Amino acid sequence: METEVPNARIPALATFLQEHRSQAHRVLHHIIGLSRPFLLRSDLTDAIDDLCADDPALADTALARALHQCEEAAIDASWIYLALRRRVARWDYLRIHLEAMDLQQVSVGEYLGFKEHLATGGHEDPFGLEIDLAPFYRDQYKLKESSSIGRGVEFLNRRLSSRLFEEIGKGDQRLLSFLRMHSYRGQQLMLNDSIMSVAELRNALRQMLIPLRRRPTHTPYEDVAADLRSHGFEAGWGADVERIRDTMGLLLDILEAPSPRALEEFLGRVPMIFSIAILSPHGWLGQSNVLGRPDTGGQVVYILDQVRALEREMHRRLAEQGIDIEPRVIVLTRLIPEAEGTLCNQRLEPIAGTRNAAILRVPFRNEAGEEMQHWISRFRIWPYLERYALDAERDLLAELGGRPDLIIGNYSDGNLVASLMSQRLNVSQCNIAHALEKTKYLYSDLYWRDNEDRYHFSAQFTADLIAMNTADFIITSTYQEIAGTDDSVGQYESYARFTMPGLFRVVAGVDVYDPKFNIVSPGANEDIYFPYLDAERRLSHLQPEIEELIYGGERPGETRGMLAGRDKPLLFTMARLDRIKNLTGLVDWYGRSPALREQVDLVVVGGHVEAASSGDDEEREQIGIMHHLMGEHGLDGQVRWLGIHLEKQLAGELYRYIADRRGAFVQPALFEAFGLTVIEAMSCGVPTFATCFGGPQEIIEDGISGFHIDPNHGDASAETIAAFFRRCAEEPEYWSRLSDAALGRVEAHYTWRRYAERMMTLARVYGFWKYVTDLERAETRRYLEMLYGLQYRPLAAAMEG
Ligand code: UDP
Ligand code: LCN
Repeated sequence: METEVPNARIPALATFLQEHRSQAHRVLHHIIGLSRPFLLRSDLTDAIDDLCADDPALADTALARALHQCEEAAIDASWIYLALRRRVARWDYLRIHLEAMDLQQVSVGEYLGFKEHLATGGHEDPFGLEIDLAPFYRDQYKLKESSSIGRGVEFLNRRLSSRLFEEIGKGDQRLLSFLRMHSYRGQQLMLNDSIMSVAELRNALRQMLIPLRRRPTHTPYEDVAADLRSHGFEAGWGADVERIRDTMGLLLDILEAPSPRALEEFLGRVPMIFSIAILSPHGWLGQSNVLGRPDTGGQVVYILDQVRALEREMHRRLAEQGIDIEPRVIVLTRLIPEAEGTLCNQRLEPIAGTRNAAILRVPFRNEAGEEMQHWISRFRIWPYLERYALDAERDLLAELGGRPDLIIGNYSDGNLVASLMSQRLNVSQCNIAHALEKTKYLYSDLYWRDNEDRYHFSAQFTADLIAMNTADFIITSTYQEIAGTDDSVGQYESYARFTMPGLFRVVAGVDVYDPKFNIVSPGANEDIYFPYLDAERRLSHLQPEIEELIYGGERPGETRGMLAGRDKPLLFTMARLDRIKNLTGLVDWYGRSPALREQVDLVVVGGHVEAASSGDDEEREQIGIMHHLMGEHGLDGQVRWLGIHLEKQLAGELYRYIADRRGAFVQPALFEAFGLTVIEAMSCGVPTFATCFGGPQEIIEDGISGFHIDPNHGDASAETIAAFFRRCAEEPEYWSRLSDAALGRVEAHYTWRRYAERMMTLARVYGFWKYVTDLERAETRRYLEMLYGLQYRPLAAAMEG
């Protein structure tokens, strides 16, 4: 294993503490004076910046530099412990004795132990469970550069293709047996039994290429099928002679000297994926009237668009390889008998816009075997998942007539069920988080007990750890989701080391340098969210409805506020009324900013306007705050609050309506894991202002294809937006420049076409490597099974009782 170079800042810091004791004392004294046991990066940065304002020379000291690298400090009367993040996912833990100014490096376990000590008021458990996956890591398969994170498949191809015929030994023999194992419902594909060795394979390829070269390129497979079969080749090489020659040429190249690119290209063609199961158990997943619950939103939109794109891509690839098989995609979710007027109580629902994909619903059952009748929040579903996994597996196998070729989990619950099912069926597992709750809630790990009744993070984070480690590959929407930025911790990175006092301490939970991570960003449905200038596709019949929504009168129970005039551009936002979406924050900034109020009117589409119509505590609270703000700032003539849920077609046309009137979209969330609305708005050509915390930070290039705003600095955010509109008023082409750049950005990076193409390649490549190497790692699996049995199961069972 390559050892990390020591952090050069540490000796410099030790020297500084000894040689500039009074300066060091002043800084640490100031920090202790904040009187909090735990300080976050922002607290420490503010503290040091305050001190530097008085004493500018301080800025250039080792102590100030170290504190700027510090993600967290934990403090008691004698010690200050620091967690330094020197760069992406590389951490050092230190402690400084507050009197002696003595600096020591400590292990992650000691650091977490100190946090436990503080958080429990000295009642920590010295023999608590410590979870450590590091002994299972295999360093030869780890990335080294942070710039490679999220490009795991490229790394794996490079690393392993060079070894395929060397260290892995017998690589060519394995490749041969891999090619011989493909079949579909009894029909052999690729190779038949007459090719038994690699030498025979080489020979057969050379022999076969001779007659194929003489054939016209567009000769269909059927015309050469008999000849191919007699040489040992079955269907799967290509739909016509040109493609067959090409595929065979690629394999010959690989057998000669495997290059990563040829290997990926070749594997991308092997017919391996005929059916996919997509898991999203917690339910309320359907095609109409289902969005808008606290638990559903982007994930449902994502999955349905994903299915359409994947089915199309599977179909394309099979057709190119000359295989006449209808691919199947099944979305497994929960059947909810009390479906409140939706189709969530229907067992099978075909997915519109696909040839053969469907939602398959299987009910949750309790311990007594009775079906659960009502919707259950995603925070409370843990006791049902194990039984669900078995029931869903049975129904899936019956529906498909066999095993799927890939299982994709969604969110913590889907990923756990995907783990259970993949292992039982021996099928590759892909995880998609959508959002990891751990980073959304401050101290959700350390003070987990305080939130246990409401959120049950004990079960959720245990499930996350298990699923992240069993997955063959994980796809994420952005880089920051994995590893954050220079100054912020990634969502997955936050699972590397953490503690939940009284439950367990994790010293190595997941490694973001693992090549299982791949960034595959979603898109926005191009049939719905298309540019405002695409006049022919515009849904002009929806215009009157939109006019009425925005400028119409009061609609009891559905609206608050009537816009007094029509002369200003519109500032638009749309989200559920969750606290974290921060729509109330935006209304507050708007209310406080005369500059912004002068430039634009505000349209808010979110949730409900009547607290009584919402069944969610958090939403009711937000509704109350919103009414208060409307009154406090006197916004009824300038803000149109629509407490409704917009159907997609209407939402798409509304974004374009906003663009027609040279408006903008705002996504003001305190944190947004990815943010589909951001790419939807941009796909319609609407200049977009979005939170700098989470996915939008990466989606938007600040000042070029949109703007970042800091939800913690509302006044500054309001000013950024007001400045934009002022500049547009003076320089009208400025708006178009931003709009064009937003369109270009989405087209280049966020499309479902690219998504499906990548996903299908990844599924094949990881499937191949799993087969020819021992990437499956029996020892890790055993450890995780124990975690599941001894840790997860009792937590889930306790919730049911
Ligand atoms: N959405 C919608 N109508 C609404 C509110 C939201 O169609 O009234 C859609 C929105 O267009 C987006 C999804 O719900 O596709 C929300 O996804 P996002 O990723 O922005 O946030 P999430 O709700 O998943 O946190
Ligand atoms: C969940 C979220 O919170 C959003 O940020 C994502 O855009 C959505 O899922 C789709 O992945």
